[in-house]
Amino acid sequence: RDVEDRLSQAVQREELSLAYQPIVSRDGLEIDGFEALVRWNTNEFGLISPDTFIPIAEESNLIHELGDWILGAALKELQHWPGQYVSVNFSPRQFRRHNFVGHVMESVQRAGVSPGRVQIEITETAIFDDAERAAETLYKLRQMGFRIALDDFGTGYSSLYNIRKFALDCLKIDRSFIDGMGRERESAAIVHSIIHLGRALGLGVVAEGVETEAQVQALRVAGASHMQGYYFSQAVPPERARALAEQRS
Ligand code: G
Ligand code: G
Ligand code: MN
Ligand code: NA
Repeated sequence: RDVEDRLSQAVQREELSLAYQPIVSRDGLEIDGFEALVRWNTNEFGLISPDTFIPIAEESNLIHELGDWILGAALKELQHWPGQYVSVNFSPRQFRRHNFVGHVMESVQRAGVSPGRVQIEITETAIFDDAERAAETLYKLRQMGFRIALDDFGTGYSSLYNIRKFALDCLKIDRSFIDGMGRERESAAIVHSIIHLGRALGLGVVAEGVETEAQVQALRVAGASHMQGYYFSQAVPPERARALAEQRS
């Protein structure tokens, strides 16, 4: 409750910021895009993780106000990069919002940005509850030129049957599988399967949470098209992201 009250003032008090984590191509030399990750810095409690406050915002109506701020800030920052896309996380409730498509399109037009430079990240949870409606929403977004990524892939109700019906551009393999790759045969097998599945369906595959050289090598051999993780870079402040975008475009 306390947190919810504070959160409702976070935008107005300018306590929110975005950090940007590079998404690199297979060779790791080029940055194709950045994932925007929200940060909330409070005077009283210090830095609060989105893992804590996003669920609180989801339970109240605050997620829409927060989400609007996040999208707006990301679209503004994007214009300082030579060509990379920005990947923005949307929670299930945002995605199911009435006229979500019109809303996102309006923001993008207002910012004067090409939809092709905007990737919409959603989780399986957001789409499998009402698959029919989700399929329609994704189809419309894709028609308008947005990129669509399925986040935390492998952890939700992955119905492979359903994946076919969705207009997607890429799958983001959940970092728990990358983490387990070197230790357990099961994780390695799952990573390989997702990469094959993605390729067979003509989708990009982003390996998340890449932390070691060994993982990079294994993922290259397996054929992951993109990687993201501390091995390459943490999420960095806007100024740093601008510099990286210039150097590695
Ligand atoms: O950077 P990391 O600790 O920051 O993020 C923790 C979790 O919060 C992740 O699951 C991530 O997807 C989520 N998250 C980070 N930024 C956003 C955001 O802008 N919107 C939403 N809906 N989730 C976010
Ligand atoms: O759920 P989502 O994939 O949006 O979450 C992104 C989260 O993963 C953020 O909290 C981000 O800080 C974190 N993250 C990014 N790279 C790494 C990594 O290499 N290792 C770990 N442990 N976390 C990472
Ligand atoms: Mn994400
Ligand atoms: Na993820």
